[in-house]
Amino acid sequence: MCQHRASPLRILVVGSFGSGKSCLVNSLVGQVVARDYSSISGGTTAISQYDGEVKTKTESYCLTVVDTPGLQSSLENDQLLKEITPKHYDSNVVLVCFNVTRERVTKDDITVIKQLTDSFGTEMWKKAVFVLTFSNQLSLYEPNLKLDSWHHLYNYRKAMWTGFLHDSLKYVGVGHQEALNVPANLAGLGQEAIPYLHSNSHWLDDLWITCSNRAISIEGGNGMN
Ligand SMILES: Nc1nc2c(ncn2[C@@H]2O[C@H](COP(=O)(O)OP(=O)(O)OP(=O)(O)O)[C@@H](O)[C@H]2O)c(=O)[nH]1
Ligand SMILES: [Mg+2]
Repeated sequence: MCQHRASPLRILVVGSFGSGKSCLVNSLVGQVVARDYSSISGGTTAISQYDGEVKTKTESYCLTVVDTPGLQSSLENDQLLKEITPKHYDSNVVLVCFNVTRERVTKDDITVIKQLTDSFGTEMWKKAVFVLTFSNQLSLYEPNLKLDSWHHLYNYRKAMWTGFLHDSLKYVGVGHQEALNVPANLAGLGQEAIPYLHSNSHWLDDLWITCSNRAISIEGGNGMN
């Protein structure tokens, strides 16, 4: 039974090639609907839409999640974004995925951020959430770091990537405060796709809270809808 929202929550999932978008879509929908690819020769090739239902302790509502092909070279990004933008401009939330096991953002990450901004406009960042994927693959034994608990490791990594991504937003011309307002959430498939990290935090519940807050703040009248 879908409650609390007159219309389904529309979530658009974007990000670079292999950043874990299709796996995230499956987690959001609660079943395997999108194929994930483990080899470089594969990859999602079409924009696909899936329906699901969110059930948290306090809420239950319908949602539509859109999986997209990976953004890669700037020329292909242009084509793909021309296809995505008109159809999904009115999404309630845009999840932008980054593999957080990497040590830093790359020029390609900045290209993705710039092209999303050019395509959707800076307003898009009011409804965006950075999703820091592959968190379950982080290691507690990082060289030169004295991180004595999973909790510390996740906080450290999240702060590091949030800083990188906020700087990248400012670098492509998004306003200082608008950039700082974009939240970031950890995500990562655990064993048998159970959405817990080693710290026992339930990343999917945390992400629902962020998405819900994001949608509410837009519906409050400051957004694009
Ligand atoms: N450990 C771990 N593996 C992940 C995670 N997300 C995705 N993977 C794995 O990474 C590979 C690529 O994941 P996909 O979900 O297909 O990535 P994608 O962004 O949809 O890829 P494209 O459609 O090619 O752009 C698959 O083998 C997944 O099983 C994650 O959070 N943690
Ligand atoms: Mg995919």
